[in-house]
Amino acid sequence: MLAEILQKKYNKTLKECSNEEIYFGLLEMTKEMAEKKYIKDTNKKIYYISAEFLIGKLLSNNLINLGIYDEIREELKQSGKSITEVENIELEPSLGNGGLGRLAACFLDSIASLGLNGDGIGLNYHFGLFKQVFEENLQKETINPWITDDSWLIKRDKSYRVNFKDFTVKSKLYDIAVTGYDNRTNWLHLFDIETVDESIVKDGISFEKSDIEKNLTLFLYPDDSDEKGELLRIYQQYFMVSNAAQMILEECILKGSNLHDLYDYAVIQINDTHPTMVIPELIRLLMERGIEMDEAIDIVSKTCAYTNHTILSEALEKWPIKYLKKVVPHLLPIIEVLDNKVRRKFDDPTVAIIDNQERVHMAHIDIHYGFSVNGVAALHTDILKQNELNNFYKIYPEKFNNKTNGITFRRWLLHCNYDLAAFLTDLIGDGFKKDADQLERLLDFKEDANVLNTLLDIKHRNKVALKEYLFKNQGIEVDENSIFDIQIKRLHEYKRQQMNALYIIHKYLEIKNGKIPTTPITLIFGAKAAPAYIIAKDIIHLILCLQELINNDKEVNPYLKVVMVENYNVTLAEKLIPACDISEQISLASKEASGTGNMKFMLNGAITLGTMDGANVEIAELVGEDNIYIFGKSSEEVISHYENRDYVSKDYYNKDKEIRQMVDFIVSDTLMKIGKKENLERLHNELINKDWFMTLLDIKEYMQKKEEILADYEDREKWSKMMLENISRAGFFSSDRTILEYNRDIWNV
Ligand code: GLS
Repeated sequence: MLAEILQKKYNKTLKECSNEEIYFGLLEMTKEMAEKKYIKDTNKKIYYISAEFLIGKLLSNNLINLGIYDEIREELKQSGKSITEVENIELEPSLGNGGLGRLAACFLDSIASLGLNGDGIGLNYHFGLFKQVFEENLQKETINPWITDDSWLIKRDKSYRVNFKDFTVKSKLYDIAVTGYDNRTNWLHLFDIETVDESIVKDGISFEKSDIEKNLTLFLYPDDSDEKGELLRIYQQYFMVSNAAQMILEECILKGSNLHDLYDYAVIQINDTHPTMVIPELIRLLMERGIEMDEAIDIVSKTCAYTNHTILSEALEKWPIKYLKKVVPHLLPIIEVLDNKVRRKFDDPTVAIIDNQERVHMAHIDIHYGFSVNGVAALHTDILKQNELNNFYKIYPEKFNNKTNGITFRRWLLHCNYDLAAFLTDLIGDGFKKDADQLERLLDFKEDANVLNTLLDIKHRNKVALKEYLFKNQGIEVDENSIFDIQIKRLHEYKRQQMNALYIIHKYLEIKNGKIPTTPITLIFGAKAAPAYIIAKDIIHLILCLQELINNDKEVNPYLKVVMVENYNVTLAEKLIPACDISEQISLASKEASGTGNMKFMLNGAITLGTMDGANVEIAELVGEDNIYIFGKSSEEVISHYENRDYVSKDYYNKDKEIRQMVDFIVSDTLMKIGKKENLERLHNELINKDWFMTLLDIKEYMQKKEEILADYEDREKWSKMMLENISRAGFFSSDRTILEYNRDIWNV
């Protein structure tokens, strides 16, 4: 099949073609096949609006979903080519930041795979989030270009006018096909404007923030630490939702809606607060089309649903009215009416939309004027109901519901762990590919030594594959016979990479004093820090300094290694996760809404070392306490510390010698010789005098649990049984399950 296409396109045989030519041949073929699977559907449609869609590379995923991956892989192999190398040609777009964006991508895959009518709507950021490079053990940001003439983007002949206060822009639409697994094709709609000028970006990721027509879709989450930056974000958000709203109304009218019945034709899922302005914008557009305001509000309220992804208050957007006035003054009268209605009904300033500092609480708009509010894991939803959003829960108990996150098994098992998927298929058939709960059949092999050994073998091969990949792509050397202990996620103090780093210091000092680990340990990190988040960048600096110190110390490096991969992204995750032994999920309880990496690791046979936070709680329930390593204070205890303001990190530092030793090592001569005084001192000071996310509260228990899990690794039989148990119970975390629940409880399409 492929050979013919290449013959036609390049007049060459498959053997004669370069990997690049093969990639473009496959791209053309796959795009065509995917487009053919689009069916015009006049039923009610899901519109998933999101600032982020962290889609990752698409080639293999599309081949798998089209059912031709094995065939193509074999065809390439016959001609001495490798699909992995062809895949290397593809550039990974960084249209997302972390879990929230990756979740949106998994959801689109599941929506299409379940045959549901549903599209994503977002923005076509030319340079994505940013590309991370390390210089002098510091993170530097640079552009991450991904758009080429020939890519997955399909340019459409569709455009809308979006009015800002001082000017109007004309959008243009690009689509990416989202082909379901053995099912229909839906679309990811990415809006852009013609006038964007990539050449204005200088010096890493700096650019003139006030020239909106040139910069609107350059970056995801441009720096908003000043007024111009905040304004740019409002421009982006309004641009996204105005296009979305216009498109939705147009499509619904075409399907026969008279707009009074909009909710019979469309349901809009608002992914976090970034798309919230779709609510006033839709109300405005309905009024423009002759519908009375009260009815317009009612229609929109029956069409929109909101997902909350965080309890961190700094992540809940509040836009100053004075900024909204500068960008979208036409939305303000509507927002004011929405606020007035709330104030008339509820005598409680905490649920108002506009606060006494003249800021608009975006989440409050979503809760009052959407019909559903969901959290993303059981614990998270409970915390929303009982704490963070309790005042809203008391008003609208019926709106609140939980939808525990999930991941698509097509990418996070079939694609990233080909050997494991093949082995599982041999054992239990391929039913699990569409019905993930069937993974439980693996439990029949719990005592089967051959099966258990094969699981260990596959893990080992994946570790070898990772070793080769890291060496080839990043010049990093790792020992496949060491324990791979991995923490990959955005860098944030609440995720507590700093706690893991302190453990490394402890281990380093132990080895220096002659206490040698039974099996060598490789601690692997991958994380981007938000460019303006200073402490997060200091933590990266600490990890990179430890990497330099430890990996160059001949006394220590046979037993301990630290690796921080550069520019952690979906592609790297796909290599790291199948090779992982220990999955680090060590956030401060109550702070990680769900986590989804935790699910990916479990599915691929890693054992979780974690706190009772986010979806870890559900993992623990599913696998039982013998198959997971849990430590740390509970969310109740943590919340009570915040309420009583009684956590004082310095007390922990003062009263424990071991803690003092680890923390002070950050500013020791040994480390200061490698690192930067300013960064290390700032972090040291932060840990002792602030430690807002309570690293020192849990560190001793963490060290203890880590010793326990490391010791248990030595018992290979026990370990392989835990692996089997984890894989078997992972079915619940298929995003197909999550999407079926969204559809059952919220969307009803
Ligand atoms: C996040 C949460 O931090 C994660 O815990 C969660 O898994 C993810 C998807 O629901 O959403 N919220 C956020 O702002 N970024 C995230 O990754």
